[in-house]
Amino acid sequence: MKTRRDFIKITAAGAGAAALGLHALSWDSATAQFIANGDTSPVSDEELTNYPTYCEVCFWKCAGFTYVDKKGNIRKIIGNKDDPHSNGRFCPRGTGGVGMYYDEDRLQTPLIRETKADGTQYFRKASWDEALNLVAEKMNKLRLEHGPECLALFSHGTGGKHFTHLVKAFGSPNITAPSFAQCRGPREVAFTATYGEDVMSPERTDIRDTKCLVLIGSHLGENMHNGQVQEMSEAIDNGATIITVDPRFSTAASKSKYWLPIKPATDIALLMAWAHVLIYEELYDKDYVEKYTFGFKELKEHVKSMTPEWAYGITTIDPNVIRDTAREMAAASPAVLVHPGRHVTWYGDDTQRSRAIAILNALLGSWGRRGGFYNPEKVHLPKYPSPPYPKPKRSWKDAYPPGKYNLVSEVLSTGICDATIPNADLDCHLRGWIVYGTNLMASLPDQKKTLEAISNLDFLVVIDTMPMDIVQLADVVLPECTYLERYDPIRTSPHREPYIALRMPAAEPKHETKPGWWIAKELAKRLGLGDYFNYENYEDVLDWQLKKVGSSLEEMKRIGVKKFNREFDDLYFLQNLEDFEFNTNTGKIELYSTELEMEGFDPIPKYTHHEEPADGYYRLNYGRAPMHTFSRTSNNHNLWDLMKENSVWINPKVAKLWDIENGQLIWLKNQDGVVTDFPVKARVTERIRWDSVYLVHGFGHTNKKLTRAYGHGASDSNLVSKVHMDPIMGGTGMRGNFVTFLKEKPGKEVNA
Ligand SMILES: Nc1nc2c(c(=O)[nH]1)N[C@H]1C(S)=C(S)[C@@H](COP(=O)(O)OP(=O)(O)OC[C@H]3O[C@@H](n4cnc5c(=O)[nH]c(N)nc54)[C@H](O)[C@@H]3O)O[C@H]1N2
Ligand SMILES: Nc1nc2c(c(=O)[nH]1)N[C@H]1C(S)=C(S)[C@@H](COP(=O)(O)OP(=O)(O)OC[C@H]3O[C@@H](n4cnc5c(=O)[nH]c(N)nc54)[C@H](O)[C@@H]3O)O[C@H]1N2
Ligand code: SF4
Ligand SMILES: [Mo]
Repeated sequence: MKTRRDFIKITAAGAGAAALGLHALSWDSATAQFIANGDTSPVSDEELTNYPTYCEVCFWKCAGFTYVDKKGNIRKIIGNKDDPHSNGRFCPRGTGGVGMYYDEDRLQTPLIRETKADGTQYFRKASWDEALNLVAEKMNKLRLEHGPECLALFSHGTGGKHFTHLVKAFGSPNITAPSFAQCRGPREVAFTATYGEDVMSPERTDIRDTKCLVLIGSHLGENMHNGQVQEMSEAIDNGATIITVDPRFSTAASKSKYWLPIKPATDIALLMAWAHVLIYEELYDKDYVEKYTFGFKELKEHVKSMTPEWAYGITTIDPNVIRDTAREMAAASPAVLVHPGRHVTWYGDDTQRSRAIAILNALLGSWGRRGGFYNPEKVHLPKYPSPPYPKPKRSWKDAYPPGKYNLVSEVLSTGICDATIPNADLDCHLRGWIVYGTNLMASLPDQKKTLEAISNLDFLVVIDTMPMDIVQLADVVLPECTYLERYDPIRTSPHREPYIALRMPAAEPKHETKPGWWIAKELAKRLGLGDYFNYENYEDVLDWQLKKVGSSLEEMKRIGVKKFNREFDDLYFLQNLEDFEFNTNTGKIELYSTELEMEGFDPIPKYTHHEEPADGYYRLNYGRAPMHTFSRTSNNHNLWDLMKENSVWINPKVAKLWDIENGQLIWLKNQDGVVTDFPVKARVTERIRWDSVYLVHGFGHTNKKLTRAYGHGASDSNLVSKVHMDPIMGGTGMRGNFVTFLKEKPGKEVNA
């Protein structure tokens, strides 16, 4: 039976705001402003105490120090110069992270959904005890009546690890994040099929030492993943050639020797034509290809007719430019890097596009070479003692016919939705969701489907810091404190050398918020799983783990970041190794993928034609702005000051056709009739092709509780109603949506 679960919007400031405990809403703006900025009186560094942390404003996890004054006010965050993720410098978002702590719109207390006699729903403030008891009661009931496998966890961000541990102990394997099927999934599957290893995060790209960096989309500079952006500017200073393939003149394009304004959705044709030039002009790394690769003969035959002239008709890129750029790459080989990208779920054939990128790198001999891809290492911290996890009897995958998505290495978020929506033919058994640190309404495509899945749940628990869209749909809201107020697991991300970094609190949790580790532990206690959280305080866990690797909490509190020696130094680059075996079926780099062939997919990528916009429609393209992260920073006062709303980029030719002026407010309507909630400013610019428009992701919030972000800009997530599924790994291609312009606010019927 479907559960009615209204979006709870606070319309009347009085009752609703009081019920939510959001007293900030009734403050006069002057007070709110003062609180938002904390104490800003001048203070010298000598008067401040610093505490190590790593940033949570995005997932690059730069390490730094939080500075606190004598009154306990957080004053600033500065990068730790010993950290290879930040090299002592934070990006604007990381620096502005203090705004997450001071945000007066933060969730303050646990909340429980209630329904009034007249049917209206609202959130009631609850104590932690009451809220945790209720969640445990719901989880226990689900376990008893349907089995623990009927629970799913969506989790993005470091604190999610506490809930991953809880849900595994509970007995469910259904743990997912939008950073796979909506982000880097196709890349990981493609690189694993080719090299037997994935790209990882931070990416194992040796941008610092490259002589030629090729960006397929990858808008570094707007995508502010810190280490990569720093290395790219270092490479530019050292004279590296940058080649950017993008239908939009991105910041990276502006730093490039070549900008290839490709027709969207045609990249595979360009990549295969490059392979053609490298092979038929004999520019590829012959020794490397012979020694390390499998399937060269088949590849050579496959790309025979994929000439630059052939690709020109598809991509609109001049054949001479295709040849010249291929030669540039070859001249730099092996210190050349065709960047694998990160957000690669574009058109549904994304694993094949990523395969084409992996193949090009192999032809150029860049995998395992200086200036190409290095082999990273990480510190393996021992797991704090706890009982073994129970073995689940079923999983989300049972919702699909046997054999589907065999190559998938992580749980698909959209697969969880499929396993939640009843279907007579399939085993759709999920009934409860815990959502940690991911705003599913903004990050999953096809909002209708997400809402349908949610309406079929027995319960939805959301753990967040802000009143985001997904919070409005929860039955129980558990407010976490921000990363500046808590301990979290040690950062052990892979890098050139293995490093660890500590996150510790710089202030007490504000309001009634609690750290994730405490919330998970308290839930475990109520579920009879206390043995899995056998410690009083998370500091005990950290100190135990750190001592096992020759450090201690005390040491890490002083230094924040610690470097270790590599275990396999000879593996850093490949050329040091004679008989290296890759973890593929053939033990070689597979230009021809035996694994894909066995699963019934093309062993070498083919170009496939994608649907084009109808007359009067334009492809919706989206991406990042340097001062915001997804939807999570749009209410942060520091970053809001830098960018309050997005705009829609429109080519001047198109603007003229529509008689749209720069700065004019318009609405966007997509091919399924979905219209943006708010008008968005037109940005008329040559920097975008005439067949596409562009929006920065993360704006157009409809929740009035986000007092700054509400009503600013347009949401690309609303407009991504159509999904092109990657048949190989279930990634959700999201760039096959088309929009047209409305110059007047549409009537209600359009939005229905
Ligand atoms: N400031 C900031 N930085 C971030 C993030 C953030 O939220 N804010 N998020 C981080 C995360 S999780 C990720 S995954 C990355 C995402 O960042 P990237 O991995 O760089 O994302 P892309 O989708 O490759 O890049 C978007 C670019 O692709 C171009 N594009 C669109 N269609 C096509 C096409 O058909 N062909 C080609 N060649 N290009 C096309 C767009 O015009 C745009 O410039 O950013 C990370 N860095
Ligand atoms: N339309 C569209 N969809 C996209 C993308 C896009 O560009 N366009 N990008 C895709 C990509 S690349 C990715 S990686 C995903 C990212 O998707 P998400 O990870 O869902 O990113 P956000 O939308 O920022 O959601 C983060 C949520 O975490 C909350 N949060 C922040 N800090 C904390 C904390 O310390 N604790 C807790 N408990 N919660 C916290 C925020 O308030 C917010 O609700 O989205 C994907 N989906
Ligand atoms: S890149 Fe910026 S936002 Fe991301 S972790 Fe580093 S400082 Fe924080
Ligand atoms: Mo991402």
